[in-house]
Amino acid sequence: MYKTMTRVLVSIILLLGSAGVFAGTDAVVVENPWVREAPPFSKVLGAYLTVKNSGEQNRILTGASSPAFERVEMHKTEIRDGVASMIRQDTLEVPANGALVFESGGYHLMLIGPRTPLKAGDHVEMSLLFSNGDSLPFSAEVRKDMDGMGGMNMKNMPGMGGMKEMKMEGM
Ligand SMILES: [Cu+2]
Repeated sequence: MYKTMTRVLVSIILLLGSAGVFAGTDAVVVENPWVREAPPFSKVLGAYLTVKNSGEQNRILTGASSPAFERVEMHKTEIRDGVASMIRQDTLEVPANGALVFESGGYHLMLIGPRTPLKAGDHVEMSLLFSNGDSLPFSAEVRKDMDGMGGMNMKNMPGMGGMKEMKMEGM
């Protein structure tokens, strides 16, 4: 437990040290961010949002972070032959005059290793990180699942086999 806490703190310090201040022109904004409520002892939660870019330049997302979680990854859910798997994305493009949508069954932010249990109504502070060093902070509300995807259990997803470093158990 203490070891885990130390690792979390080190990660946060590293993130703070490397993240630039969002220098924006507010050309890039986050809309309707939310976190899907999960059972109290869940080690991973999904976050969904729309990233809108009203600027003339494509922006490259390189990741996200949250002080409430050990780490955050960008994932894409793909369903092939009826089998869902999640594939980690190192970068994602937010097109100029366009948007990147994180939604159930598609791209999502995978929140890994919550520091405290979260329930509907709680707020989670997060930041998106961009390739130019900008970070874009936002707050996402935890909500109950409103669509049919809530029954998907990550442990039953064969695709998780490619993400052994996630340590789903015993964190
Ligand atoms: Cu995922």
